[in-house]
Amino acid sequence: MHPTPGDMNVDGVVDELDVPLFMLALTNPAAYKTQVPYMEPNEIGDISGDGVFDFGDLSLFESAAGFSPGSVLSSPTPEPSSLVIAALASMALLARRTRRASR
Ligand SMILES: [Ca+2]
Repeated sequence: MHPTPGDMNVDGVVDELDVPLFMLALTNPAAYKTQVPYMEPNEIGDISGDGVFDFGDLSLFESAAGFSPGSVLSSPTPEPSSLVIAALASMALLARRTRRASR
């Protein structure tokens, strides 16, 4: 089975249910792998097909999921946004720890 790029939860459709997983894969691929272990974030998230999974794929993902470009970042639904914030917070914490350790 070849999954549709952007179908982050691999249920066959690209829709709003994929938004939290897309953001998680983008900000914290390791955490995405713990939720969808059989899927490579770089493969499923690379919607533009340029071999790189980054914020350039976000707007393509938004159109595929039926959102207007930019709307996922500006008005996320409450549940997914807390997930993203948690992911970003853990990244910030990690960065701070790394900086402190290198001192
Ligand atoms: Ca899906």
